[in-house]
Amino acid sequence: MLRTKLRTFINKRLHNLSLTIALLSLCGLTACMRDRSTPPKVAGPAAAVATTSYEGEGKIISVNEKRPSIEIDHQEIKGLMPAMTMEFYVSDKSLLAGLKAGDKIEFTIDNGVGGLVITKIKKL
Ligand SMILES: [Cu+2]
Repeated sequence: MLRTKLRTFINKRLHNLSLTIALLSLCGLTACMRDRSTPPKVAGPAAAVATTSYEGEGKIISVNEKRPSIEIDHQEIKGLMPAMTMEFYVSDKSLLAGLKAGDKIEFTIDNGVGGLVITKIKKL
């Protein structure tokens, strides 16, 4: 009983932590990508950090075009995280076009220098 509570607590903490990291990295990214015509050249230590892509599936809880981000009740993303409800940034707000709460989707998420970012969404 206590153990379950503790585990839930730790899971929530981890979840918040990863969101915070994603938020922080996005701020950094936005700052250096303001001029989209000249994407930043990745050099030095950052070049050594490879981007890994993962496939996920889930149900949309909410869509935020301003951020732009999407909150998903997702299934296990193999190699990345267990099933949970969380918010992900999307690489471009056009990915959110025509999507609404309740829609079932398939998505691709990149884990790279900028943290976790969804780069593809397909409605199921
Ligand atoms: Cu998650």
